[in-house]
Amino acid sequence: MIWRCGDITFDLSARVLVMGIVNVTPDSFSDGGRYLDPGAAIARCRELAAEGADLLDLGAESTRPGSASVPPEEQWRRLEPVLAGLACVPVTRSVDTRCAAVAERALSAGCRVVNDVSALSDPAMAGVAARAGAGLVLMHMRGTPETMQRETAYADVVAEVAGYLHERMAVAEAAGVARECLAIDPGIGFGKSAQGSLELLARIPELTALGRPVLVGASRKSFLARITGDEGEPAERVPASLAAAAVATWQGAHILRVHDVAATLRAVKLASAARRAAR
Ligand code: HH2
Repeated sequence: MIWRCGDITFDLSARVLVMGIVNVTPDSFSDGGRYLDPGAAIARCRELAAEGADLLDLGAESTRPGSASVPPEEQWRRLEPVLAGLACVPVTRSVDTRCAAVAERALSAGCRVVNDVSALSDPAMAGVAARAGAGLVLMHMRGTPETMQRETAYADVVAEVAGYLHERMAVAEAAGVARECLAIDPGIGFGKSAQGSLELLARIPELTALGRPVLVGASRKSFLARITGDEGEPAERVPASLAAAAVATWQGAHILRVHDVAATLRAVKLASAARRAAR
């Protein structure tokens, strides 16, 4: 399994990739306000790269439950100085945006991946990714961040998510995105109950069956607290996040999107070694 992201090709049969999160926002659920200053964001990116992140995912719009969208100009105002400051940092950059205009500028500024939590809600997005040959993450979400937690019941959450991702992959390919550039993501916590998020984690093989790399973003999310009882600050959810990273790796996920890179790399090493030993 390979994942092509512009001029970089990841071999995902070799190991699980760890994608470090840096939110250049005032209001993200875990790191909101910490990296709004470009200098602080750049320092955080350097730190996560030094910890061993394979990719960094930079976002300028929180998509936590209930959040409103951020205009493209404001997203770019936040991202531009950070991406410029990272030009010489040797780590693959991803832009976390639902907006094609922001993605296009970020790709011109050195990003190799578009992480679209709305799976092409902007009709121009697939063309932007296709023209750049960029990696493209398609994520499942029900509704929008503003509305997604209103209805979290599914007859079979995994079957519905897999069906949706299959359809969005076809839309991306029809718009010219190469299949080997695509990655898919069940959208843990995006219009899901804690039970639904757990089922998605536990049944990753039904998603890998779609033939593309599966990205999992469980890091510090509130469903972990529903299960462990860590109802305080999101940083209290790190141990549960590491357990989720180990479960996802054991189940065959290819890319993990996390806040805590160094610790996750250790969890992934252990779970990957166990997976190899099971064969
Ligand atoms: N989760 C968040 C944001 N982007 N992208 C993908 N592909 N998968 C995810 O699970 C995912 C994502 C939410 O986490 P975070 O960025 O930490 O918070 P916020 O949306 O509040 O900025």
